[in-house]
Amino acid sequence: MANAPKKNTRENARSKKSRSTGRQAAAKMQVGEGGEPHQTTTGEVLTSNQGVPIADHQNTLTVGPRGPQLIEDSFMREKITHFDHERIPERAVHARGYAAHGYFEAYGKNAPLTKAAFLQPGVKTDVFVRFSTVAGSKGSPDTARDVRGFAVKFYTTEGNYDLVGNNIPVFFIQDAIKFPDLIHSVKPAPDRGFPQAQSAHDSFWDFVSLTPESVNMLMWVMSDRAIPRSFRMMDGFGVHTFRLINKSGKSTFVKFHWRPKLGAVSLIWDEALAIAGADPDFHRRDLWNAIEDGDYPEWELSVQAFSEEEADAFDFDVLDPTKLVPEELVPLRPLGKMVLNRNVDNFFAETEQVAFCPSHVVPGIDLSNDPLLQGRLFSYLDTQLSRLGSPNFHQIPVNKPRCPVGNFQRDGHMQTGAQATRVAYEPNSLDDGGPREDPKRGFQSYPAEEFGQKLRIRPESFADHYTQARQFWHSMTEPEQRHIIGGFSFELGKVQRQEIRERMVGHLMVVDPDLAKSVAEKLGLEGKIRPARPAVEPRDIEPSPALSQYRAVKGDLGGKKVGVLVTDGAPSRLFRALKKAVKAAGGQLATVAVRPAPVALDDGTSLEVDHFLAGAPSAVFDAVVLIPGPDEVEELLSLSASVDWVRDAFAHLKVIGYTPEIVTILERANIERFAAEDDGLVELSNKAVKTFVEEASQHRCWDREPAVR
Ligand code: HDD
Repeated sequence: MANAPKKNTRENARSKKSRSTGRQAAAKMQVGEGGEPHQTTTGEVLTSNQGVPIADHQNTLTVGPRGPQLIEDSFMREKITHFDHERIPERAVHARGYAAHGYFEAYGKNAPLTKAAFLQPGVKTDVFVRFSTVAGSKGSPDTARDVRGFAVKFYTTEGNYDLVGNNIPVFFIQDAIKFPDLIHSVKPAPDRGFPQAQSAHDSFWDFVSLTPESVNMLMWVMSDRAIPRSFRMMDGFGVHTFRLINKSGKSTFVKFHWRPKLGAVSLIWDEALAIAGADPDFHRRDLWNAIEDGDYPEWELSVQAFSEEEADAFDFDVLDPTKLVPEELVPLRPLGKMVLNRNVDNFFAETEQVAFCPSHVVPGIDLSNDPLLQGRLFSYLDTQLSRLGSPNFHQIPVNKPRCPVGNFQRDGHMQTGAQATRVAYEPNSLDDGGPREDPKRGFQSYPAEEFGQKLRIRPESFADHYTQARQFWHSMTEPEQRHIIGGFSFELGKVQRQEIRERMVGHLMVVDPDLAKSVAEKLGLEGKIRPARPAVEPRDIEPSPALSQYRAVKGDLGGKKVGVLVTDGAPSRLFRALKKAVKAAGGQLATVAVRPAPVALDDGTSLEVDHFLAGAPSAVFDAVVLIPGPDEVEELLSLSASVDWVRDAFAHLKVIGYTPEIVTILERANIERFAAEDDGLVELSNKAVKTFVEEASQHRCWDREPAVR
């Protein structure tokens, strides 16, 4: 919680740890070679950046006690100057992000597809992963409706490989030349400087409704995928078609997929909005806490692999980044697993300064002619130069390859390598120890045959913008379809220009008339919509069940958090039974009390609580339980926060466990009337704990939704 009291046990555990390492931890100011923390100061004396011991860190040098300050005070000037230059430009997109270290371990089963060293059997490679939102600035809330970045840096033995993907497998545009327009449309308007971190406004919908190639992506962005429950519960995709190259030089086209071990699940939109206020750091806190707890998040990396001939036979173009390859057409082939097991030591040094570039590929992996990818190959290197200020950004520890680097590039801003060679060119005969090219080990571009006229033209094979959008819609479960309708209605409802709303719903008419009708109804546009005129008439193709998040739910509480509202006199046996059952199902129990002070359970045990009620609305938990002591119900009833707690949990489709004593609170929240038929309202006894956990393991009570909205 933004305002969580000091009882947040995991964060306290971290601060205790820091305290126990005392000054050592305080002196941990930089990240050293290979990302390992090291200290810039070995002694205990406070020094200037030149290492000069400082005698007085509280007062500037003045003439007499009340006189003017002296420019001679180099300590003061050094400190203030450094402070003045602390900020670097935030990323033009994906400014808000959070990262962690870990490793990737290759299974090797599909290794024959590639000669990439890090994908050979059993090879373990360090990784650094940064998750992000796209539109918001650095300080924006984590739970905004947005695409999530999923960028992985593999520190392989043959150089760094960056897989710079998203949590959605398709993209808004087909050609990188449109990227600045797309981003300018979604970012705050240049005249007024808002809206921040959202797409629910005129300029975004103006642009995308005039850009039909965005329609497939819009279906994804209006779906639950754009409001993930956690970074740990989110898929990742390389989006473009890439190539794997094997030892004999054979190329196979691939699409990269990351699958989280915890399963991919999302928030409910109203809940995401509430969390944005209650805990804008919801996703980063979740990742950081999980890693601190040793509950390391894990993903499996797979590819869909297909030959160029197979690609030619698909009824879409694999070079078009607004299209995906359905898994029913090409199944996933696992390559290995990734585990994140270390939080950063310094957010700026690592998370801010990490520089990903899709052009960073290693032998065994190669690019395709996807025009969006081709443009990205230019953009990222360019942006790092302005963001990090130097062509030596690869020397920043988090960006530094963990294998030998040797070439004749020299100098530049912030050069840290003092290369002790006479020559900075090759061929040379003066310096026989210099690095030389190696045609065997070296990166070889796949010799694809290319020919044709120079043209500025979109391939005709990119022209069908609606078939896969329609397939996506028909592949969703009913709740997911409801959420997509809700997403479009909310966003377009915020658009002020009627013609933009109508134009957009016109595209939805082509995707699916029922979808368009439902959105039009919610916007009061019935009878006003003219369908868009597609360049290519969409086809009806088989749904792809694999596109649905909720067709198969994992069915446990892995990584989830159950909030328990307790007071003095709360039933101790029930509390312990709950704690045990939630833990056994992989979840975590967090206690909430009216005040941030211990409560006495009915057996006299004193229970430290994790949160206080006003600071921990039910939105931040996956399921909730109310087990107050019988004598405290009256007090709870008098607090709107406790009535809201249960009312919001119900509206956010959460499972609610309760003891019979609190029926009056359910009545006040106007939900008691649902108790008979709603499986997600579980009256608790020690026996019913199992039922509660089973229900909560389904993630949310979708059947309740029509009654709620
Ligand atoms: Fe991008 C950052 C993912 C298209 C230009 N992009 C950035 C990041 C991710 C992506 C995850 C954050 C990296 C980090 O954590 O530091 N971008 C994508 C995906 C795309 C995509 C999956 C389409 C498939 N991007 C794209 C295009 C362009 C850019 C077409 C420009 C032509 N992206 C950038 C950038 C950023 C960036 C401006 C901002 C900060 C950075 O690069 O390092 O260059």
